[in-house]
Amino acid sequence: MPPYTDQENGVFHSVCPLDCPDACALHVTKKDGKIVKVSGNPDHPITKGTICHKVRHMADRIYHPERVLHPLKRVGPKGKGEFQRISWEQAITEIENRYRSIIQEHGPEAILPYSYYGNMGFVNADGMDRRFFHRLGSSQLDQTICSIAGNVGYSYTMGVTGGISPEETVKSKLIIVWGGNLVSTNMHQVVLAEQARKNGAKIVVIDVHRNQTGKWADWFIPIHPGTDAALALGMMHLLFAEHLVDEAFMEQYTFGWKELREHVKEYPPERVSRITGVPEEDIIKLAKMYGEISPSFIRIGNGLQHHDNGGMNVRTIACLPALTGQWALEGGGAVKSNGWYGQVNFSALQRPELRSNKQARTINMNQIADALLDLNPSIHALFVYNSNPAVVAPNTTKVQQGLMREDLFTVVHDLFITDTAKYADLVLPATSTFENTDLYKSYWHHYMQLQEPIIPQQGESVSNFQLFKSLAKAFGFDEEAFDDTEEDLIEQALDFPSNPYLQGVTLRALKEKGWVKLHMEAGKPFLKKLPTTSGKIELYSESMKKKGMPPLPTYVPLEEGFDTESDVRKDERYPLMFVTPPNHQFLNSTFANVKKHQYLEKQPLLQIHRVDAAKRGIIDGDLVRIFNDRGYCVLPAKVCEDMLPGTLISQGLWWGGELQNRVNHLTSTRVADMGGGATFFSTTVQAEKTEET
Ligand SMILES: Nc1nc2c(c(=O)[nH]1)N[C@H]1C(S)=C(S)[C@@H](COP(=O)(O)OP(=O)(O)OC[C@H]3O[C@@H](n4cnc5c(=O)[nH]c(N)nc54)[C@H](O)[C@@H]3O)O[C@H]1N2
Ligand SMILES: Nc1nc2c(c(=O)[nH]1)N[C@H]1C(S)=C(S)[C@@H](COP(=O)(O)OP(=O)(O)OC[C@H]3O[C@@H](n4cnc5c(=O)[nH]c(N)nc54)[C@H](O)[C@@H]3O)O[C@H]1N2
Ligand code: SF4
Ligand SMILES: [Mo]
Repeated sequence: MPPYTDQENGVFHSVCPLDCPDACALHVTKKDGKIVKVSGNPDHPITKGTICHKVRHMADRIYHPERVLHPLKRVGPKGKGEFQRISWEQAITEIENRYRSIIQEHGPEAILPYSYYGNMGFVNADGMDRRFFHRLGSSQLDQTICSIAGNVGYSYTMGVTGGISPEETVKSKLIIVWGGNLVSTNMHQVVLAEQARKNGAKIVVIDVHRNQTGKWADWFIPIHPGTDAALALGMMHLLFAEHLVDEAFMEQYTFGWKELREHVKEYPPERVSRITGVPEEDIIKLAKMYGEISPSFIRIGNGLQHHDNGGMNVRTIACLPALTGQWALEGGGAVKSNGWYGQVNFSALQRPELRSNKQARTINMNQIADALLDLNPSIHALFVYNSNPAVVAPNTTKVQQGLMREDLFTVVHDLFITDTAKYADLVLPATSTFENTDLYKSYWHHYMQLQEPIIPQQGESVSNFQLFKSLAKAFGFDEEAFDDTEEDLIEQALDFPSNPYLQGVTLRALKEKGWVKLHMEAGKPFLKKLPTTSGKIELYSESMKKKGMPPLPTYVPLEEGFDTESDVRKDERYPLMFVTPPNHQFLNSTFANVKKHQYLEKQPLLQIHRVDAAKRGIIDGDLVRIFNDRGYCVLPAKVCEDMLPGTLISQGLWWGGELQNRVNHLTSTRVADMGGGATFFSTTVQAEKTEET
């Protein structure tokens, strides 16, 4: 069979590369050499042929008239986006010359790579790029923007970031979606939950606003932002008090349950109600449901961990299934992320031994705003790929100021002139996933998948893999690590005997069908193999204690915001919480520049509670200025009652367009309690009516 790229017509296997738990298997249809359709591959055991609208319209992005197809050099002021075409040779030579002089003057640490998972492929997000920057000796980036606080928190309880298999959840009788907008962000879990519902399951959604998932639930519980740990502790209080716990299970599989039983006495329903805004009778009803219905499943979302206390929120909720012995039942337990099962051999992929500067500092990506302006010694070169920090990172005002620095040499590798690329000295054209070879896992289901190129590389675009390989050659790096092909990287990544789940997952097997299921039998019995200090589920954690954190799950009020328990605002000027989760039709900031997706999403909005709107004389459609000390943004109001008073919502990371609508102007670079995670949703603001656009 000739390579897919040489076949003008046909239907080809592919994988969605986006940062989404579902990792859907795709069918890409080509006619006369062009992609004419992207649909789901019906044979995939989990994603079964359904995909979201975003990716159904992916071809609009691939063939977008504004796609960058040649290297570009800045000719206007930074931020203006004025560029002229140059050759690849010029681009590589310019990077080489600039890097060499920066290294000579300031050392390699003055160079910072900035990347995330615009493309989740191991080859293009975790491979040749890392080898290049290791060998160069640059500063390292701590990739903390997404899920780290919750993953660390979950691991304190369970030892790993792994939960039950999605397939099992059709057997669950109670499904609690906690701080996750599954209808938009994990649609195949919704399909499975619907099957469970047909078998009698009830679906409860706990969120700070009634999003699409809240509307789909049997019972929606609105809560004050950052107070979920208190709700979980209140449930534990009642489970113990009403003898709805499974003592035999806790005795065998948990550590510290008796200490927890005493500790949760501090969380009676009336106190928890004051903290969370959830009525006492609802707390009692929820605890009773959780204590009486089995098997029960909690899908822990990312929303409740983008807070000052995000790690503790997840650590606390992760304790609940153990109290009622859910982990022993099929369809019982929880999932925060299942990424751990598909761990590959990162050291073979990234080759840390190539590091020429082992002392190089590590910079938390959430603090790029501060790093660009305040760090000493300074950053003099920024290399951005797979990410759009001018839109997605906290404190946009400051990020923009940093990117404006004349002495900062910025290179952006992307498919578009993003907000970040507008500040670049050089913009380099990136291939789309359908032009690449790569390996994908899912952080929800258990299938590894292979991507092979379907269309030729468009224009002069190159993959991340190719780009960093060329740069390594230009710098004269002659280690064999820089000779590897994409397929070599995939084989090295999968050659990892210390992860028994990878048994049977080989390049050859992947080529046969496009996907291979992880060897899930390797983990059984799950509860006997937990790598916590005690080897058990840790309701009490010595390791947290050693790090100066409360060893038992505990409610810790937000740093910024107000202490709902005492009703005291930490800063009277900013009495409202501003929560800015992703929207339905974009993937973070990806697609925000594609007409089809803009049309489907309509416009950015500020959802404001009727009570808060009335206090400020705001009615539907009014422009509202939302501000704090860090900056402001302007959004049209949608007055509603989908959240508790005091919480404002704006979904989606918009860019381009007329309005000053970048929500991250308001968010802080303060980091969460665990893992240096982001605190996007612990943001306080004031809001007022405005005429300004
Ligand atoms: N359509 C679409 N899908 C996506 C993405 C996208 O941008 N668009 N992004 C992808 C990425 S990178 C990620 S990380 C995931 C994220 O997807 P999810 O895991 O669903 O997390 P979020 O959407 O960030 O937040 C989920 C919900 O948490 C709520 N929330 C905020 N604070 C709190 C709180 O204190 N308590 C509670 N209970 N709820 C709270 C938010 O209002 C939001 O409705 O989605 C992925 N999938
Ligand atoms: N206020 C607020 N801010 C948030 C969030 C939130 O909920 N609220 N969510 C946060 C979360 S969870 C995340 S994960 C981050 C995500 O932030 P990012 O990782 O920056 O994700 P995207 O906005 O999707 O930008 C990815 C970029 O990579 C480019 N790209 C895609 N494929 C490739 C490729 O193969 N090569 C190269 N070189 N480029 C490619 C895309 O065109 C796009 O411009 O945002 C965070 N920011
Ligand atoms: S974004 Fe998510 S739901 Fe949509 S196709 Fe990709 S993996 Fe599937
Ligand atoms: Mo994310």
